[in-house]
Amino acid sequence: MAKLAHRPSVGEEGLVLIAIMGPTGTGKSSFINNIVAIDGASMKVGHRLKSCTVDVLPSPVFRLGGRRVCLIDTPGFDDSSPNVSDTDILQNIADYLVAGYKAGRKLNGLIYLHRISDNRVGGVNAKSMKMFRLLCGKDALKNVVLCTTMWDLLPAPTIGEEREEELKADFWEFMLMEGAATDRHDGTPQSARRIVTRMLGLNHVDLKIQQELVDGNMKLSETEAGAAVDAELQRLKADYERRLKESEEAMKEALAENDKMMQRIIMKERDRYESKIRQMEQDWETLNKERQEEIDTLTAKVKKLEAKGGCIIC
Ligand SMILES: Nc1nc2c(ncn2[C@@H]2O[C@H](COP(=O)(O)OP(=O)(O)O)[C@@H](O)[C@H]2O)c(=O)[nH]1
Ligand SMILES: [Mg+2]
Repeated sequence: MAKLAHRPSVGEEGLVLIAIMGPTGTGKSSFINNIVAIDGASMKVGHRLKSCTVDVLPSPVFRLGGRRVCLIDTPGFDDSSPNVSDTDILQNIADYLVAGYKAGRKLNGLIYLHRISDNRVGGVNAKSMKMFRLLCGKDALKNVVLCTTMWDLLPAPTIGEEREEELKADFWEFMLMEGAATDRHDGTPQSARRIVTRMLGLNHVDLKIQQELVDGNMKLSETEAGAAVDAELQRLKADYERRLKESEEAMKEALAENDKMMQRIIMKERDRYESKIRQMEQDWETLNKERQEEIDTLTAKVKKLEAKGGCIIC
């Protein structure tokens, strides 16, 4: 277990807020349930922030090591629902972080979960780590714990140890150099409590995306994380536009040959490409939209609920 490169603050009594991030299926909700269930709270983690499928979900506030703690469950960037894009996920996380920042409610730390049972770090894992890095920014990495899960699914622990070394030498190298810590979660409540306990002394931290959106007054597309999503969006859009163009040629041929079956197949494909392009155009608008109103509403909600002594956003 690598050490956290920070100095615990003494006598700090406020609520400790820790965000749990990582791809879907890495055990984020289970990690939180491990703790809130023990604390006598309901197994159902948190309360809805928005009635959609990419919710940010704060847990009920619980006590640990003499502190009041709230863990924030976040959606993974791979949420494979066809109607949920990376833009939607980024926007929901960003809105939540901005509302918290504006309400003076800052994070103390972030736990990034990674399944050690995954035999390679490609696609979704790589994208998720990149988004996490861009959201956090360099300075917040001292408050990050990169935590592996699902050790019990490995045929032998040595396999996990080798993978962990690879992660440290490659994908995690930059984050570790900047002060991120590592840990292993064995799936038990004791393990989850131990990992959170070691973070209780962390001071508040500003994430890069909070500084960009609030202090820098940027649009989501102008932030580093938003720009990465935008670049991917433009790449995919160009790809679908190329396919659409190619299908025009194929359609000409099918018409010339009076091939009805082929015409139907091509029409169906064209509908799919057009629908994808429309979705991407909507995503682009989302990334470039002013969110002032939505964020002000959320911020007011945070403040009102806190005044009542409830959890951050319920
Ligand atoms: N084998 C194993 N399964 C786990 C562990 N933690 C969570 N799971 C299971 O992995 C699946 C995904 O977990 P979940 O907490 O929903 O992940 P999330 O999508 O990141 O919130 C669920 O079926 C859990 O029961 C673990 O430590 N070991
Ligand atoms: Mg979950």
